[in-house]
Amino acid sequence: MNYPSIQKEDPLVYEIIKREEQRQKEGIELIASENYVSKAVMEAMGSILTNKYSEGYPGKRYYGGNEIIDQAETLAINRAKELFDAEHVNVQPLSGSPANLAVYMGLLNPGDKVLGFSLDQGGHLSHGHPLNFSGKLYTIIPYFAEKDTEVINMDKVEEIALREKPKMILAGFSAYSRDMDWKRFRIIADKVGAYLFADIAHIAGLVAGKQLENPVPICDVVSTTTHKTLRGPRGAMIMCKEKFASAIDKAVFPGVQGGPHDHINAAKAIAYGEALKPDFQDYAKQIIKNARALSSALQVLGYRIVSGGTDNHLMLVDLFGSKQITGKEGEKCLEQVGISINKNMIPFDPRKPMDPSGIRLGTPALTTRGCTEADMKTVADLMHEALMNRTDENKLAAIKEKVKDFSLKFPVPGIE
Ligand code: DSN
Repeated sequence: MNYPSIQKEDPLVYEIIKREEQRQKEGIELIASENYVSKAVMEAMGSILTNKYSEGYPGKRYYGGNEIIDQAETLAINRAKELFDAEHVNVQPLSGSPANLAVYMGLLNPGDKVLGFSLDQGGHLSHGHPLNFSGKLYTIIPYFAEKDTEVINMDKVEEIALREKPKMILAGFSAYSRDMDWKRFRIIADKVGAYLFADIAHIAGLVAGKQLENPVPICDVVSTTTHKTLRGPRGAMIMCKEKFASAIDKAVFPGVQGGPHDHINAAKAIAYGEALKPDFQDYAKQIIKNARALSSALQVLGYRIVSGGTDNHLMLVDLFGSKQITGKEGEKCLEQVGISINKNMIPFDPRKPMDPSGIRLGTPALTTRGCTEADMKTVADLMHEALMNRTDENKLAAIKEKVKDFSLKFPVPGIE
């Protein structure tokens, strides 16, 4: 995209955008939560819809002049309903944590008990971390993966639920590579009379693309961000059964937020429209194929993949266990050659969060650029070469050139 007005009015910002454009174009993006949106989604985000205030919901606003904004929000809602088979959708949450805050506020009272997947095992901050609102305001009972398999044992989840009788069970993750057993979560929630809340931020695109089971008809409430595998603008939404619609809507506004971001909601409508097209299913299928290919290629090179592989778009690599390289060292070394990943705790990690044993990798962004399984082997080889030569500045500079040559073969949407 060209930005002639920014170039003219604010050369400093223009320069920053152009440099970031170059970084995105010339680098390999493996951060599991990142992706590249379409030009259409980007245009909506930069549109005049940003000029409007619209507190309230379509047809019931606190400001005049919303008759056209109502159409954009309603379009986003209807497309999301179709995509996820949802009874009710609120597209206003500004991002994942505010969406989750609204779900807690809508269904619970402060102090209520919530069962959530522990952050150091693959859960999310908003699933009960002590420094997050969730851990501060609610009584969080964590569940864990098994030490030997590194997979969640649903019998153990049931045992904890029967013992603790939580008011809500939260199923979801930001660093877990295995399928969630939504139906078993439902059975457990019903046994103890708990709400079942799924956070599908990471896998929403794989659900929309019909490659993973859709938890929306199974759960009471489901939240998701819109910018990860779903490939929409930075934001979130909440889907729920009709009987929770009023509680959720009130919790979003006026509970947590003021005015919605109407330009982002229009971009959400566009992204959902894109996800309803048949080729989105091919994209989602390819993400999983690529993740499996990357995981296998790394295993061949001697890297231990947590739980032995992946069912979705991401994997955790036990870098310290496999190669005695810490997650922080790995992240820094790969960054130096233009490969973006993030350090990550692995289940039962003996190391600390700022320098853990693992790194997390994901394939959505590379899949959007058109990479397939054979390219994953090249990516694994480049990563390995960099990690094995991490103290050799000359070799790292040469690998960076190889990363650039590889990356330039795959265009980034929106970057000419
Ligand atoms: N920051 C996101 C991730 O990387 O998984 C979760 O919010």
